[in-house]
Order: sequence, then structure tokens, then C-alpha cells
Amino acid sequence: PFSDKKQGVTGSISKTPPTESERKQGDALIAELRLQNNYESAEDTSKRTVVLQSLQKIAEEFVRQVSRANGDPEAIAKKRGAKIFTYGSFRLGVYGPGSDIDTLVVVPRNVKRSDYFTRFPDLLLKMAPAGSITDLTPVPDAYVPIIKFAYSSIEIDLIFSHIEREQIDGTLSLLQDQVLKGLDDKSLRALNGTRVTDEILELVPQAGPFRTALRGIKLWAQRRAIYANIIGFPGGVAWAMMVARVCQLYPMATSAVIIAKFFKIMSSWQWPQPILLKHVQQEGPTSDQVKVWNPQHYPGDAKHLMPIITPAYPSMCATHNVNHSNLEVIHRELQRGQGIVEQIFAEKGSWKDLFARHTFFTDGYKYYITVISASTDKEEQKKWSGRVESQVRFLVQKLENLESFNLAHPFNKGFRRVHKCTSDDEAEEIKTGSLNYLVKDVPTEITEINQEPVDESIVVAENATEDKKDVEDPPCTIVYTDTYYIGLELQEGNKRLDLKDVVDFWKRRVATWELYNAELSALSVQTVRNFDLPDDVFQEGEAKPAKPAKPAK
Ligand code: 3AT
Ligand code: MN
Ligand code: MN
Repeated sequence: PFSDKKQGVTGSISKTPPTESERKQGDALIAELRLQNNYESAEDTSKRTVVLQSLQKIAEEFVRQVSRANGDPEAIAKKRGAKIFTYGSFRLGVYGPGSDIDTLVVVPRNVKRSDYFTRFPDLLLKMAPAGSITDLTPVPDAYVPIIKFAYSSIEIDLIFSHIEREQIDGTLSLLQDQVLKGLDDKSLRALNGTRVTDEILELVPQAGPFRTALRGIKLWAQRRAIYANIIGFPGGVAWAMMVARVCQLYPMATSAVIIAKFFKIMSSWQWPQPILLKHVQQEGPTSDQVKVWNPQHYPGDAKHLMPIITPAYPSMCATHNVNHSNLEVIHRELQRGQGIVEQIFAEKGSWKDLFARHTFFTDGYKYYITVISASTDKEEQKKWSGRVESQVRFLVQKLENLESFNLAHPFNKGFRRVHKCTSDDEAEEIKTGSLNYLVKDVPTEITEINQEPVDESIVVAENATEDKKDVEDPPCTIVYTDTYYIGLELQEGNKRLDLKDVVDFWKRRVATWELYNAELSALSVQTVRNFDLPDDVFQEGEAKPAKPAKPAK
């Protein structure tokens, strides 16, 4: 019943229908995912539908307005049209209660990107119910220009593409490569997310088991701290493609079997053999040069350690950032996962075991490197911590290349802290790694990948200071820090940590950045023993490693 393309580049391994007990394992998996709060309520999902319908209306009105302004007769302006698409976890059908909606608006050629940034925000505020749009943030100069906002408390990432059509209607599909003809780079990049997710869904034999298995794998990867593209672990799209590939090999399997096969296949995968959902298409519809992943042709592509290749033209490697250490950590986790699913299928374990929290801090390493980005200005820290985060994987690369280390294992998320200092000396202490003067009750862990933490308490703290400043408190400086941790596995027999050259070189490179403001921001790298880790990296019930009774040998 499955077309060849849904069985991938090799054909399937088995089309055996599931047994009764395999179905039961699938049901148990879904039950556990529910317990883990992985699904949102039907009520909240219908809120998403309402919001998307509203965005469709607003997009149509936006195109009409621009067309009129361009001098189109009313009849033409009305016919131009626009279409809203989605990508990310919403499009794949694996979103949870806190997920955003990754949305793309496609408009005809007569509408320019500058029109989008000048008109769309105002129109949004005007047409959406009063008060429903919050946190409106246009980012016109991003790599993929974007307008971010929350609509009825649902976070929306809205990107823009115009295509070479005079009119757009509801039947438009982005799957045909023809839509790429004549597009600028920004529009090409904006279409990519939707084209990739749409292709993935076209290439899996059954959406149901794919979605459930992907929910399980994403939850496992998040709990095991191996989910984060920027830090060098696979991101959502890469995990989706790995699961999709397993679905192609077992087109009839239930979700539980897909997960079991996932661990078996992925833990013995012969990297750098790539994971492909279809053969890579080298030629596209455009006459311009568009780069397509090709390790024979590009030395950079041949260096990918764990290539997972997107199926839509122009194909790219979604795991470009993975370092040796990350791959080793992923491999260990896959082996752990395989052991657990074997226990589950032998009815000696449960799905809950698979989703147990990582032990990066409690039972991880003797030494950690901490990378602290700090600023005395909140907006500045947003940019600066982003810059530092994007460079952590290069430090990892330098460290793992040193003789002394087996592994430099980066934690997948940063920890945000806020400190209130009353002197320049104190502020200086913070910038160089001190954990003093913490503002309490601030949610510290950046809990959602690529999402800003809710930090209303920071605002409260700031206002409180301002109100009282003149009355009693000495003048104070707020220092914002984001800290990354890298666990070090030392080569056997090695007891010295000789990092200075590597770290200094890396710090200089990070600060070589056109937006770096040395007045407001700083970067510090320290080594810390496991028993000196700060309390807030541990959750309730977790024990901090104890200081050895005798001095370490
Ligand atoms: P959530 O359910 O939202 O947590 P998701 O898979 O939808 O999971 P995101 O919303 O963060 O995750 O990302 C959706 C897609 O947007 C994935 C990727 O194709 C693109 N994307 C996300 N962050 C970036 C980025 N910084 N640069 C370029 N593309 C990005
Ligand atoms: Mn998303
Ligand atoms: Mn998003």
C-alpha cells in the first residue's frame, strides 16, 4: 500500500503488521507521553486554528493594501491573495502546550519585504481583537527576517516570502521546485522550513506512528540534554528526519516499534554515511548557483561527522554543527536508549525510564568549564549571550582536539542569572564568574529551546530598585549573565588542565564582533570542580557531588 518514495532510498526492511503486544506498547507510550504533559488540550489546539485563520485574513488584507498603494485597480487588488503556511513542530503535528507556531506568509511578486515590515505590524494590531497581540518584535535584519509576537498568548514566529506569481490562491503548494524560480536568498530561506516539513510528511509511510514516535524521541533527547542545534546537537528537524528514516524502513510498524528500531539502527549507524529520506537532487529550477550538500564536491560537507540531509531542494546538512564530543555523547545516549527499550519490550521496564533526566551535573564530570557572558544592560545581554552561545561549539572543538581530553561535553542550554551589585568592584566580580549578589526567585534555566524565559520577576526587581533608589538603597548595578557548562573527560593518567592558550584564543575570537561593546559586556571562562557547581543547576531531589573526604590525589 506504500509508494516507493515512502520506503526511502533503499526500500523497506519489513512490512510485517504489528502484533497485539506491539500495539499495547504503543498505547503505553502514548499514556506516558500524556503523563509527561506532551499533548495540549483540544481547547488550546482550537485556539491555534482560530489564530491561523485570523492571520490568513490579515495577510489577505495586507496584500490588498499594498496593491492599492501600488496603483492596482480595486478588482485586481482583491484578487492578488496571500497564503499562510506553517513549519516547525506545529506543521509536523508534534507540538506541546508551550510550542510556538512557526508561520510563513507567501505573497505575490508585487509585495516587497519592506512593505511587510512597514505595514504588517500595524495591520496586525488593528485587525486582531484588541489587546490580543503582545510582545510584537520585528527583526528585519535577521538571516531570515522575521516578525515575532504573541497572539492570544500563543507565540508566533512569522516569516515572509514573495514568489514570482501575480496572484496567489488557497491551492498554492510549495512542494514544486518551480516556486523557487527567480527568488532572492531571503525568500529562498524563508520557504525552506515549510518545504522541508512538507516533504518529510510526504516521505513517511504513516503520519500517526511517525508523530507519536517523534514525540517520544524529542522528549527523550530534551531530557537527556542532546537537543540543541546551536550547541552542536541535532535540532527538531534533524530528529524528525532520523525518525522519518526509520519509519520508511518499517512502514507498518507502531510507534513503539519505531522507537525500538530507532535506537537499534541509530546506535549502530556507520557515520559519516548520511541519513537521506530521498536521493539528493543536484539541479534545481533556478539558473543561479544554489549550494546543495555534496561531500564529493565541497570539502566542508565532507567534514560533517553526522550528516542528516534535508529532502527539499536545495538539500542541506541539518547537523552541520555536530562536533566529535557531541557525536560521542549522542552515541552513548543511543546505547542507553537501546538498553532501555529492550527492557521495555521484555516487560522489565517502562517508558518512564527512557525519559529520565540527564545526570550531566549530578554524576557527570570531575571538572567543568564555565563560559560566562555578562552585561550590565538587558538588551545588550540578549545580543551578547546570543553571540557567545553561537561560539560555544568552537570552544568545544578546540578542547576536544587537545591531547589531554577525551571529551568536551557541552550542556545543551545556558543558565540565565541576574545579579544586583552595589559597586563597580562587585559588578567586576560577577563578570569574572562570581555567583554572588544573585537576585532570588528568577527562573534560571532557559527551559525552552530557542525561547526567551519568562522573566517578569526581573522587571519587578528592576522597578523595585528604581522606586527605592533615592530613599535608602545605595546605587546599584544589575548584571545579567548567561552561563554555559562544558564537562571535561580527561585522558587517562592526565591530571593537568592546561587550557589557557586555547581559551584566550577563543575569547579573542568571540570578542571580534562588530556589535561587541566592551563598556557593557564581558566574557569569562573558568574551571570548576563538580562539588563547587552552583546550587541552581540542580533540581529538587538531586544531590550535588560531594567533596572528597581526602584531598584529591
Ligand atoms: P517547538 O515545539 O517550537 O519547541 P520546533 O521544532 O518548532 O519546536 P522552533 O520553533 O525553535 O522548534 O524551530 C522551528 C524551525 O525554525 C526549525 C528551524 O528550521 C527554524 N529555526 C529555528 N531557529 C532558527 C534559527 N536560529 N535560525 C534559523 N532557523 C531557525
Ligand atoms: Mn516551533
Ligand atoms: Mn519558532
